[in-house]
Amino acid sequence: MSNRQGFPEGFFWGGATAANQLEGGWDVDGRGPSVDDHFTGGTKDKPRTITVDIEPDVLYPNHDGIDFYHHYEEDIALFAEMGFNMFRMSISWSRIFPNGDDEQPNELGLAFYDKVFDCCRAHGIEPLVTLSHYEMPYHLVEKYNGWASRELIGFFEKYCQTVFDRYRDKVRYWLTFNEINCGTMDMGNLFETSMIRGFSGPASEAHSTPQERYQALHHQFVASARVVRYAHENYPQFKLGNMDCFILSYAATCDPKDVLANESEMRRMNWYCSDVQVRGYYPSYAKRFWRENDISLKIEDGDLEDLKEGTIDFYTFSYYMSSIVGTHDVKQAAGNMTFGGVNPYLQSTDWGWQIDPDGLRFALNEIYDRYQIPLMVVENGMGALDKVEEDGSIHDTYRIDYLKSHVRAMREAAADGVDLMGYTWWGPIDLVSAGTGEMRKRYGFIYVDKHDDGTRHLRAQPQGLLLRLPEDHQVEWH
Ligand code: BGP
Repeated sequence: MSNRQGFPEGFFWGGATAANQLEGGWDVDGRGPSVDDHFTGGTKDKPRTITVDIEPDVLYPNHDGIDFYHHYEEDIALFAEMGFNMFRMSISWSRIFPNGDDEQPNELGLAFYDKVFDCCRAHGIEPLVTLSHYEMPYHLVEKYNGWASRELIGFFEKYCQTVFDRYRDKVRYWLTFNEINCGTMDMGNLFETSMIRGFSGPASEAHSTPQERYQALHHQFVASARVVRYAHENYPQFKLGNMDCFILSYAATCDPKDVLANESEMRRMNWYCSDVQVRGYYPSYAKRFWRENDISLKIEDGDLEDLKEGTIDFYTFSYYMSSIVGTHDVKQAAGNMTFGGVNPYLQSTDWGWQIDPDGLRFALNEIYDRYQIPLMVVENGMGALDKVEEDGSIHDTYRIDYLKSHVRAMREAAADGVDLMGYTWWGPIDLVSAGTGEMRKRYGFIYVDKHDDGTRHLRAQPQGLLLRLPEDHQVEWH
């Protein structure tokens, strides 16, 4: 997987993961429970459930993820074998500060990531680290209702400063919040802002008001800007990025009303957060949006200065699908965190996500035209039902096609003039799905023998180590 024509020298190729979906070891070496440890498994049709207490007979798929905690060496070696020169991963906040508001960090947690980063470096792999990927210590949910509380800003700053100081010589590329713009959506209060204090029940019933969501986002913008400023002031070698879930939408028809409806959806979904994080101030359309949605932000003295002083260095995003928006009858499609309209020109994955490689080229051009800073695609991939053949192989030609078509789209965008730094495929090794908690929704180039009922092939070691079945279905990057 070397750099090919059309991509610059030094282009990053690799895979992306998140601690809560990968690591396991949820209660070892001083780690505190994270919000995701309270999510049960679900399916495409049945939402995950949240429980306030960890119930003894219930399966919580994130508890052991795919046990990267005990297997990181072999996993990273497999990434190196595939030619990765970048590995996107996140730090589990509750491994470093088990409660989130602790005085002192947990040394065993810090030591774990030392080992992971050293292992990456030994393989010539650059880590790209997300500071908060859809998780926080559950104690912060219970005590402060997540990002609803302004106090989270200070806790987040302390956590980030701790890991910046510790890994100053091991990590250069950092992202503050994963898919921060999902905080604009009703479901975002579950994954992104964790405002679910005391909530038990199906994820689809964990609602929040626009006022709550946008206030929480304001806290996150300030927190992100402050840690970016801290990094810039102390570690000039660091590069800090945002991370947006880019849900490209098209106007359903050429009816100007559809075009306006789509513009407004694109602003809310895709531009609102990055306009703040890239430019350092709220966009001109924000005031009207707040007014029409009964949002009245509490902005404290110094917040707006913080936003200005903490703008990011590069823009990153996930890209899986596109949708359509219109004022006429539009049939709803499935998607990650959102439900847009069905586009009759596109095919969908097993989970109903509409596959649109041309949309990636379009998105890259739109984003770059708007911001003119380097871009990175830090998530893209295809969740599918993979069939393991008798000889252990998997013929995932659909995934290879998906990958090829999106790489081609990126090459076109680079030729269009977009400054593209890299690409990390989502889930290079099978992991727990964020949306559904399933294992059978697989993204991996590497197969992991773990299943939704919790079964897995065990070796004869204690602690139930997972038997991995790496496949030789490597993807050719051309
Ligand atoms: C993104 C999240 C990831 C990841 C991915 C795929 O929205 O940032 O954490 O999970 O979607 O989604 P899923 O796991 O639901 O298939």
